[in-house]
Amino acid sequence: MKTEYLTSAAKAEQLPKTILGEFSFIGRSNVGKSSLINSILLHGGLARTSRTPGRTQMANFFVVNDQWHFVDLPGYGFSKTANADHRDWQNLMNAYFDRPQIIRNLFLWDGRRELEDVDYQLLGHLSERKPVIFVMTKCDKLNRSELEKAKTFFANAVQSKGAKLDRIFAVSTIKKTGIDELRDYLFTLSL
Ligand SMILES: Nc1nc2c(ncn2[C@@H]2O[C@H](COP(=O)(O)OP(=O)(O)OP(=O)(O)O)[C@@H](O)[C@H]2O)c(=O)[nH]1
Ligand SMILES: [Mg+2]
Repeated sequence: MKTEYLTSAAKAEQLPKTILGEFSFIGRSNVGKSSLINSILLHGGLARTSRTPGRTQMANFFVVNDQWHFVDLPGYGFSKTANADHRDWQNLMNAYFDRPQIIRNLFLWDGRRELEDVDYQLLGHLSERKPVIFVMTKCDKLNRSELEKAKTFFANAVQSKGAKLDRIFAVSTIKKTGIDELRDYLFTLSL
């Protein structure tokens, strides 16, 4: 797989004027967005990961096989983030989600956590556009019955928001669960 870093955008005006089809990775700080990108792309250090929430503060663009962009979006819900920062985040997200080249947005969610208002808002917003791929992360932290319960809970929550659910995947970047399946699915999609 050929992968390279393209650019980063902190503001709407900095989003690259490109035409390749895009997959974006969105979710709370620390949910595992950067780790998932690295696992899918079989590249340990492409997207920077960290134990400290809020590591990724810009939209980072990577080119995959000269064919797609993977976009590591900045996380949200990090308590130390001030309101002004949240507004910047909102502006960047609004501009990003309007991009016509988006193939799918991937909404990542930690199966151990409840969904909060900010998650529901984002879900509603995302669903006005393309169908969404939902990815439950860190599934190594759940046993089989917890995993099933979390999936059902989430599917119901998504439906209650009228979100356009494409597929649900459960992944672990530590155990490599669900990664090949997700990659195979993404690479069948195009604009
Ligand atoms: N147990 C477990 N931990 C994981 C998994 N994936 C990522 N992590 C850990 O979760 C932490 C955050 O991972 P990141 O990939 O940096 O998360 P992020 O969503 O990019 O975070 P921000 O950039 O801050 O928004 C790191 O300590 C990872 O090692 C997983 O599948 N299982
Ligand atoms: Mg990150």
